[in-house]
Amino acid sequence: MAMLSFEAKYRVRGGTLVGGDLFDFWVGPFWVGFFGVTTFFFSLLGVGLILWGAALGDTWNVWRINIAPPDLKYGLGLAPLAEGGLWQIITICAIGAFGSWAMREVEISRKLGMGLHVPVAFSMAIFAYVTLQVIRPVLMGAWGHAFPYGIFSHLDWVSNVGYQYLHFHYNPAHMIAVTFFFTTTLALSLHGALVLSATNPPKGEPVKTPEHENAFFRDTIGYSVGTIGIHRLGLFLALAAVFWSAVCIVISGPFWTLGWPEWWNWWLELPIWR
Ligand code: UQ2
Repeated sequence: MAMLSFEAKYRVRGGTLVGGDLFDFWVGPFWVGFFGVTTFFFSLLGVGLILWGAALGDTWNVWRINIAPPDLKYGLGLAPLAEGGLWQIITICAIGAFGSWAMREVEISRKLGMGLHVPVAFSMAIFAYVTLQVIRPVLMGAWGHAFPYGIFSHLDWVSNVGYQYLHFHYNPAHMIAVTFFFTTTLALSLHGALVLSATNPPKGEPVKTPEHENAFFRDTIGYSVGTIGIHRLGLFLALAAVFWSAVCIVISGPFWTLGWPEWWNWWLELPIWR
């Protein structure tokens, strides 16, 4: 794949934000760049610390390995390595690696003369992670409010935090996020099915064009959003899902400490019922 004939046309110099020409080269199919180096550094260090943290634990069962954040008593301070300190450095490495990767995407987009939609979209995922591991714990005053690194343990964290608010599905921002996730799957199923239908005509017939795709949706629901439009819609739906996910967790604790079902009492308390 790395030696496609048109690749020479796109393997161009420039576009870097840091390092100038110094890291502007490829290793096999991969462009390096300054942020490729920092991504590699943070990833390697982070994975090494995860292995260290796992070794300090009492199991090598991949489902049960757990590297927990510091106890609440440490507040927003530093903790000893074996008591959450490793978790703190691992979190720094994760943010360093994710941020480096986003910047690497920016440099590659510039190199190719593209828009910045890819790094902007990826940044929304980073924003969700930072909301869970940094913004919310800082607002609540302790790193212990962040989630632990482990497969079962992070699932337990999600379940426990959900039950802390009695019934998380009553969280209005959670409702909006879930609705966007579901709508994303609906849009992608409509889009994937439409494209596969158009590109797989009966044997002997030519592949269909967007004209046919438009006609299909105009005939079935009276409206076609268009070939560019469906991708803009899909990007919006996906980013909105992640954004409202971040909102729904950051308001839980810092801005609402009761059960989420109780939030809806504003409806019962409207003066119009008197
Ligand atoms: C479309 C179109 C595509 C598509 C799809 C549609 C030719 C290849 C899926 C139809 C999508 C619509 C009408 C929007 C649905 C709205 C929501 C919120 C799910 O028109 O253009 O391009 O893939």
